[in-house]
Amino acid sequence: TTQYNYILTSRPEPAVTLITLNRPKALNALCSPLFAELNQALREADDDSSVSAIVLTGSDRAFAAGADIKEMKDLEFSEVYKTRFLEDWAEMTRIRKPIIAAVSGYALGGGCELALMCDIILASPTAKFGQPEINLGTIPGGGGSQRLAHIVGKSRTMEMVLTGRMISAQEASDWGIVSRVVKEGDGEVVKEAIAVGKEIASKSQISVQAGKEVVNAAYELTLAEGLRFERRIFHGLFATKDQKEGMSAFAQKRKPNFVNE
Ligand code: CO8
Repeated sequence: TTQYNYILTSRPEPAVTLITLNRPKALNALCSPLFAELNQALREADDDSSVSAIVLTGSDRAFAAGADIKEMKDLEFSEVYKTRFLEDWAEMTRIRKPIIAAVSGYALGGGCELALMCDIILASPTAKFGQPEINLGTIPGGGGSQRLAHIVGKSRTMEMVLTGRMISAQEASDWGIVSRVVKEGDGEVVKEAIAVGKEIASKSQISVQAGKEVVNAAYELTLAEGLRFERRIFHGLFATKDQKEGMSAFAQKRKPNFVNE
């Protein structure tokens, strides 16, 4: 496996890759080389047919405290524009396999946006989400204003973006930013995220990929287009062995044996 400087990768379950952001002294601030490594590790997991789900986490203290402010502070418009500064972040939205964010501690600015680019977010009771860019004389640049508006609506997004207030795990759960808050304890949220990954790995990987694709379409298409797209993909799955296996197994009262074909 590849050696990285800013992240760690492991396989806590045969079908689950765990990627841990590992820049503890900077609370996992997302410097450019960290993001390049993250993109590479995500691509490797996506290309590895033995991997079914990816868990992304930070430390107990910080998922990620944002883009690296020290790296950004002296940049000029012409430079960031010409080099498309941080635009490669969006590459991770093209990963086909489910990415589960296990968030403990700070998920701020780009760290909050990173979690929002994942497919499922689980939070530890210590998690804190925020878009504090307004305190730095700037605004979110990694999709925070748009993705939050889709999830929590205008008023809550405006409050987060314009005041920079950090919201608690409980608020994030009440608002629908995270799917749930797990029980207290170091490492609990990672354990739970791995369990979710393992559960997903037990399904037909074709339907998992299709499920992710159609849910994501809801954020890009009109409702009419999205409904049509979902129905077409649903129809298409009748061409798979796994649909035959899944439905036959149900009728025969046995467990399905999916072959991912
Ligand atoms: N960048 C660089 N270094 C950081 C960052 C960061 N975002 N966050 C923390 N650090 C560093 C600190 O500088 C400090 O380093 P040192 O020990 O060398 O001084 C170390 O991490 C520990 O931090 P603190 O001493 O500040 O720890 P505290 O426990 O006192 O505070 C906080 C924790 C509240 C999280 C505090 O560190 C903080 O406010 N951090 C900044 C949060 C922030 O503003 N994030 C938004 C950044 S801007 C952004 O993300 C824009 C995204 C654009 C994406 C564009 C894509 C196209």
